Amino acid sequence: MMKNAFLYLCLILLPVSLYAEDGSALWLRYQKLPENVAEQAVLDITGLLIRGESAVIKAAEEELRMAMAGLTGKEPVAVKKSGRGSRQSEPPEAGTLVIGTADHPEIGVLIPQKEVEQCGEEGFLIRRVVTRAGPVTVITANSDAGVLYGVFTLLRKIQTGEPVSALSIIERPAYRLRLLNHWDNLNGTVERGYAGRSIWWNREEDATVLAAQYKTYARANASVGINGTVLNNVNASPDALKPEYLRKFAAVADILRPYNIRVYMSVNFSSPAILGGLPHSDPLDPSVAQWWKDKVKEIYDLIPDFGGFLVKANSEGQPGPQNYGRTHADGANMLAEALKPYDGVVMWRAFVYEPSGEDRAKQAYTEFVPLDGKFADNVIIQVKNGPVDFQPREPFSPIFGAMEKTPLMVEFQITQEYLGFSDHLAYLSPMWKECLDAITWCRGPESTVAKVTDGSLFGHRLTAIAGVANTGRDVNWCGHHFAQSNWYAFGRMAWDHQLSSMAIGREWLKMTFSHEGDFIDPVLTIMMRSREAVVNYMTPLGLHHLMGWSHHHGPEPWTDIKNARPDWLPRYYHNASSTGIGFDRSPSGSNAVEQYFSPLREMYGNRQTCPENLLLWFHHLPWDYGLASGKSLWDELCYRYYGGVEEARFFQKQWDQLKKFVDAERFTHVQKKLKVQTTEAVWWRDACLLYFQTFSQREIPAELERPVHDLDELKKLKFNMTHHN
Ligand code: BDP
Repeated sequence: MMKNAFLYLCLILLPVSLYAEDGSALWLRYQKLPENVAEQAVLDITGLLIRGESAVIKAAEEELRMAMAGLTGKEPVAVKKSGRGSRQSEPPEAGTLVIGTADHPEIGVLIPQKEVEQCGEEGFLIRRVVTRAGPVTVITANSDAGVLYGVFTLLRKIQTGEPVSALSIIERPAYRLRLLNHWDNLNGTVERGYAGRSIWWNREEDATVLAAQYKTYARANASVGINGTVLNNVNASPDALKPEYLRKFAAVADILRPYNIRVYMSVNFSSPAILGGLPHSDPLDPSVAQWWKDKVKEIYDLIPDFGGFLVKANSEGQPGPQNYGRTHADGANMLAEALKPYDGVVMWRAFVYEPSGEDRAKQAYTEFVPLDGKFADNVIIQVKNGPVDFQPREPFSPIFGAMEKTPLMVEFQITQEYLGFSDHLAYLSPMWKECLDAITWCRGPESTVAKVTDGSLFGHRLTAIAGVANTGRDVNWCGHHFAQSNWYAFGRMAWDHQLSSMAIGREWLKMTFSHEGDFIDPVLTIMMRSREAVVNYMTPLGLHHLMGWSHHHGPEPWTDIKNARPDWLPRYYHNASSTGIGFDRSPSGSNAVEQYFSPLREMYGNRQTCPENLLLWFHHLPWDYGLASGKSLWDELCYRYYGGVEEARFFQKQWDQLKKFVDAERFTHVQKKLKVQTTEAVWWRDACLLYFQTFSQREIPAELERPVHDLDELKKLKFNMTHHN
């Protein structure tokens, strides 16, 4: 007995940071705030007044109580009755947090409903109001969802130590649909997933265990404003539309609904033939259209708020309308008509290419831009950020800005298919910002990709953004603790694309790890430099696709596989030869630059004005070509590859010094990953440089260390996928 009491005492006296943490709580850990942070936030909320009964409002209340209890160490704040007595016009007691939609009278007396109109469908208002009774804090919105997002925002501000005593903010999301795309197969594998098997499919655990996990998923998404999720792979199995799978979609939808998350589905265009037994799936055949209408009705009977379909058609072997001589618009519109009565949407992907084409970077534009104006109004075209395929650096896709009459959405990849899987620390927010902030010049210097897609430039009402998820069954959800920051950053940016990567990273670090400035500053430095480091040790100066052609992990710039599709050959992309390296997309080459608006077209097309970080994307240049630094192209390549490795080493060293700020479990986990990252950075550097050297016939500058590998050995190295799935 005595012994137990002693143990108990020891446990409660242990500082929080020494407890083992496994990352399963993501950024919603709600650990007790350090005193100085709590003081700064000025937490004088003593009572709660909740108006509304919906499941969403209940979820908001539950979150608030749990978070406040954790953050302040006090019992959850009491729910108070309105005002003194029951008169609705009486203000609530000082220190009350009032929550509810703007149409409730108690809220109306505090905040004029008119003002809340600015919040739009899902935005919110948070304000400190001083009444006769004293100060109160109000979170209100036009919808329950807005209230939920307001609650999560207030909690984030408290979690990160922002003063909340004088808050007055109105926020509304930049995009209407903010989605995750899961590339999860019904058999439980995840295409390009590096955090274990699918959280959705082929699970054997008990329903309550799954429900608890899905609730954490839902809370995490709601906390950053994500309001939709596609549960199955874009390379879609027709089976997803079978009743037994529809029931699973419905079960997940029920769990996500209180967090304002709608469920969507990827569909296989040939489903009417494969599943329905029709002779074909021609979109212009009325019986095919009817099959889809019936299917859609079946779905909505089970999931009344089902979001819609995501479609990958006529790409990488997937079927599509072109199989029947029809266009993307014919296919998309047929599905859109079936979804229209229910307010469902079609997200039709523009990721298409023909292996035989002279330049894969041109194809999406060539196929889609002529169809501008031909799509139904509940169709949105989902375009990858770059013209090729989620490389560490690409220019933005030239489709952005070129289809004024059609809503376009950006698709980013959160899972690190081409950036070292879950083994490398790569904070992707700067990469996404680079795309969103890029000026398309379609309507002058204001026309950024962000404005083309958020509806503000062309006045589209249907706006959306998607991120390919990096979640799996791993305890920490994403494989690498720092990969969680990419899920977080995607959501934050989808809500507000003006946020800086630094600000997002700082928030995430405070919530996920520590408030200590001596921890945050060096780690934020690592995060902010990490993507560029990856670019440098993998594909500097605009190079791309130097990786192994099937797994996409290690370097294989020499790959020249017999029988492989020509577009999968790294050699096709880098074109290294004794005369130089790079893909000529200037007017003397494939002329892909022509797809951009002036002055980008001219700027990219001219090797003198092309930004150095995209030089070999647009130009094939001799090894001795002189760069701004005064170095030759070959020397610059060497310095970039070596610089990338130095960065990885620097990250390792920095992290090693931060042990005292992080719990042992996560510290060691990240430490091991950083070691792998450095090893693989060296592997990339040596493989690429030694291979290119066989063409350049030039020496690696003497002041750089010697490669540690031998090219023939590297060619034999086989990447082992087993630890990833
Ligand atoms: C590529 C992936 C492939 C996906 C494809 C897509 O390698 O697995 O199916 O993108 O986006 O990057 O459809």
